[in-house]
Amino acid sequence: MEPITVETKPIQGQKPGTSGLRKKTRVFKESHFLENYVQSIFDGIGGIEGKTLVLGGDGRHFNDRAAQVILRMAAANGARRVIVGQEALLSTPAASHLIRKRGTDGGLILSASHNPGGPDADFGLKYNTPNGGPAPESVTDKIYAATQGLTRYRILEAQDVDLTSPGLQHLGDMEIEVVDPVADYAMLMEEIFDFDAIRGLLSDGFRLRFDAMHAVTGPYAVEILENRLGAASGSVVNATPSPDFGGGHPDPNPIWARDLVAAMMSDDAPDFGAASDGDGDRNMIMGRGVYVTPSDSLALLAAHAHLAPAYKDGLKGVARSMPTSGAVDRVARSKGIDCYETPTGWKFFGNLLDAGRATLCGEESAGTGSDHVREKDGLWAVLLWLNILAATRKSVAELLREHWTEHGRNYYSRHDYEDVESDKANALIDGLRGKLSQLPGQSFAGLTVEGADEFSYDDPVDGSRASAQGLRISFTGGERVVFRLSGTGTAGATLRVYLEALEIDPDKLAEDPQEALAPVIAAADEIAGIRAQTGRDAPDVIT
Ligand code: G16
Repeated sequence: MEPITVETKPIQGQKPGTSGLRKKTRVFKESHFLENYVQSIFDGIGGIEGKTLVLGGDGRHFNDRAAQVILRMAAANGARRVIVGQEALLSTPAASHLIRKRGTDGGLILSASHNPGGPDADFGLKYNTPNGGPAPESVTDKIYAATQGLTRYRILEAQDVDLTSPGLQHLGDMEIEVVDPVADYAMLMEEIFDFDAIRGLLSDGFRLRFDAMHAVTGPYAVEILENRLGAASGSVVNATPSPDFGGGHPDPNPIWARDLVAAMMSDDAPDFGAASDGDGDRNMIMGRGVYVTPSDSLALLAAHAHLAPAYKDGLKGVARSMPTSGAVDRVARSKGIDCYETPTGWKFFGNLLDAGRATLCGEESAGTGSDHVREKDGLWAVLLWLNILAATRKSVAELLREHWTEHGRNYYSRHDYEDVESDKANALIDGLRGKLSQLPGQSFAGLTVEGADEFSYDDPVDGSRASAQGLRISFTGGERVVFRLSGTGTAGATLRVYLEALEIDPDKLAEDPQEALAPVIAAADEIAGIRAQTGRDAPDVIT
């Protein structure tokens, strides 16, 4: 088993996006593509000699093969140990927890998150730093620079490592520790939440449905919700991870989790419904007959988090990504705690969590989490909801209604135009950027523009600046529209249009957000000329 050095050349297109490198699976399978990127991660973080890493992924097609390549490359690059999830599986939050708990030098996570999986679908790889969080731009910039000057990679010539059962083994001089992917994570959840109270709720006839969408959260949800908390057997559906997510799209939103929506809107709906994504970091929350937007969920969780043991002393602060609605801001104001507004990307929360400035963070893209790990965490959000429901014994609909009455309601929706030709999408954003300064004072679809700018973020902890993070336009009635291009797509460009309107009069609360948002939707199209510039009549996905 000798390490060999393979000569290679830089491969274009290896720039990490919002969350690591995401590409078509077939691109990752191209000659040297994966190896080049892995070597660039190792080089970009200053080498891995003597270091310990965590490795695991969401189980999508190519997860197992890529894990074997990474293990051989880690051994050839002198790593001391790799802690790997059994069958190379680890949910993203579980990987973050393992990195922190075992004090490792970071970890590699194989996932394209909510993107579909399979030979013709998507694959991804990201590096998380020793704090357990996605690498910040200062690190991904170094990784990208390494991809551009790469001339060789190192790999061991060896057979596959057996990852089928927990235990310690060797690959060359490197130790490989295969661990149960669920055990440590489940223990952490027991420390954070009042499992007795949730057990009590469930034993009183409260019914739940958790849709694991054929993805990695299945085994975690079965163990925690059914085995440890006593939810009825079968409460977790689509619980067996499959390499192509059962042919579905493991994205927990009303479009892709439509089976859950149908179940929750039926006459015999359970009391609580939830879904998670490919790698287990996103969540979707529903009550009987009601869908909770991620922005509302964040606000409501912030308002009631003190009901869970880990947050009983209150929150140090909260943070949300810029396109996320301002609902949580008003909760923070009423509690007298700080609220931070960051660019899209969980990596931007890391410094705030490390510095103890924020306890809870969340994003409109179905991500919520806390300082227990450095990733968003789907099952954690489900458990916090269950803890709150157990402590208050109110329904999801009651809690929402009370929340809106007390804090006002931010109607919210995101319209996605997918696979738009990159040139057209860039031209739309460039055109809009060029006219931002002339917008204030002008009216569109009956709304008058109050302010318009391009969002930049100055990290209050390390002083770093992230610019060009989305175009935002606010109106005098409290409405807002944000335009940005996704950083997680693998084909063409995805234009995201984030729409928001505020109603603080409890007597005027409307039922249908799309109706309440109609003027903002019309103004957004008038300002950006979406139809004219993209040739699209309607968004592909509305969440
Ligand atoms: C990733 C990031 C999130 C981000 C989301 C969407 O989530 O971690 O912070 O909100 O992508 O990003 P974009 O709008 O650029 O597509 P995930 O769950 O895909 O890893």
